[in-house]
Amino acid sequence: PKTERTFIAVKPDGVQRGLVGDIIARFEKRGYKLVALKMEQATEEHLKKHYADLSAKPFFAGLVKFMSSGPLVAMVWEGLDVVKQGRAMLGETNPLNSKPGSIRGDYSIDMGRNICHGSDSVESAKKEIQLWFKDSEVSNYQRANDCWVYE
Ligand code: YYY
Ligand code: MG
Repeated sequence: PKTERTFIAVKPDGVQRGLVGDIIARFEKRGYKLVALKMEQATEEHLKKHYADLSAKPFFAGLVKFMSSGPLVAMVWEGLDVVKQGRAMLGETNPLNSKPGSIRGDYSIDMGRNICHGSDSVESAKKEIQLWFKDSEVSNYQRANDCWVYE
């Protein structure tokens, strides 16, 4: 279970607003392990695959356009229950429903500018990690302080 992984991205609005460091720090401080990271301006084609499940939604075209409008920061985080916990750390899809203390609840207001992405299940995390990263871009390493994070 400690090796569960999730795909987290700082969206172009989060990059523009200088929130990359804060978002990384929240996952680091919680105790999760960073195993992959890159900055990339994704193509619309790539984002259509990433958001394939939403292709019938009225906001799909705008979402894909926005997500490709500037560089984003794509990451893989690893640890116990990280998919569900990562979603909790992000907050709700609509920032207005997100509690203060969550990333979206602290830094955003509008649904179409909600700063960050996180996989919604272990299964979609696997798909998303494969879509965004080559196997060789994801690091397997032992963290020296794991015995102070996990009993
Ligand atoms: O997983 P999450 O990002 O919280 O929400 P999704 O339902 O997967 O939608 C992806 C993305 O689309 C969301 O972060 C904002 C945008 N969006 C929107 O602009 N309007 C909606 N009614 C729903 C979602
Ligand atoms: Mg989603």
